[in-house]
Amino acid sequence: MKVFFDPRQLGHAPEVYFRRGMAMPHQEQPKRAEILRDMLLSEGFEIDAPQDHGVRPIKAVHNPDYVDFLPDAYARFVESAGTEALAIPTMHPGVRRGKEPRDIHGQLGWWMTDTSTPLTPGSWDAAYWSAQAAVETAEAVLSGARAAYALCRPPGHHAMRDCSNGFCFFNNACIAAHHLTSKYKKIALIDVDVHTGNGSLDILYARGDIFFCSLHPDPANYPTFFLGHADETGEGPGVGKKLNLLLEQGASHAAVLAMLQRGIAAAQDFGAQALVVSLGFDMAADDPLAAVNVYPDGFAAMARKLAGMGLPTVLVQEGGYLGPSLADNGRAFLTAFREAIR
Ligand code: SP5
Ligand code: ZN
Repeated sequence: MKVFFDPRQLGHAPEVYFRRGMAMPHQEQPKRAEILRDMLLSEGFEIDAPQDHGVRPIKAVHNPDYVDFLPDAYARFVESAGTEALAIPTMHPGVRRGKEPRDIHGQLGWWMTDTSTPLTPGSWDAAYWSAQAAVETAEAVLSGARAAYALCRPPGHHAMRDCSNGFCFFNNACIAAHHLTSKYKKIALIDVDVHTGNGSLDILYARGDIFFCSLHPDPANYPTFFLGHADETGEGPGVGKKLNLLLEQGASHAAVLAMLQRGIAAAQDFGAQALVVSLGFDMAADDPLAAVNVYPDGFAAMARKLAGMGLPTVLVQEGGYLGPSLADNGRAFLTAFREAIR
């Protein structure tokens, strides 16, 4: 199973973000990708750098003006603010009416939903190459690979069509899923990151060709809040093709697996011909953002269930933070998946 990763993805290195009224250590660190990369190499996976597919596949799922805003936003912030601090918005439009301002500080608030996705000097390159890894992985599957894994970082599933959110700039999983529609008429995107795939839900809400299912605790009392309730089932051609499966906080690994089985059954009823997995490891019991109790065996069981769908599959890395079991969880899932498709 091929793996795609570009070292430039390590360049986004936010030290802190605002939480509970203070600057707190940021969980989405480059070290996450290094840990997963080193684990993969030690397990004999081959890691290749993606080709450059340009901004076209990114603009296919994001507002092109948002994509165009990002490359020089940090430099413009530094010039205007006179500091090399993190570029974090402090004012937000609240509603999507109105106009994009010309001022960089206003633009940060226009295109960024929260303070947890700061721009640093390397953020554009990191987000761009993270997305390219997803495109390359989809390309590998389009060329006949049974499955491939994009070691994406920064992650993507919170990024909406028009804005960054929750550590995510570009929605790598949606970019991959859309890319697959050049060959497959029906795609399923299954999101096993512990957080709501709110960005994917936004991007895919009215699409009839991509089924989307996310497992997560009730957004009423778990970040990233707002989207991902059970009654959000899609609109227009997407009606009935979005499925939010709510987990109890503290759910056991058996409960999570039973819920995943429901998502898989729904994707099969939809008639999916190819699969994208938003693969977070933050369902781990000891993850710094933990909400449920999955252990390495549980990640291996998830991998066997997903591989058992028998579909061409793009695995896209999402969350999973610097807890003690990150490498073990990654190893358990990815080696089980590799084994299951041999
Ligand atoms: C891709 C992904 O997993 N994004 C996660 C975004 C979650 N942002 C909210 C973080 C709230 C942190 N609460 C932390 C408790 C730490 N002890
Ligand atoms: Zn997450």
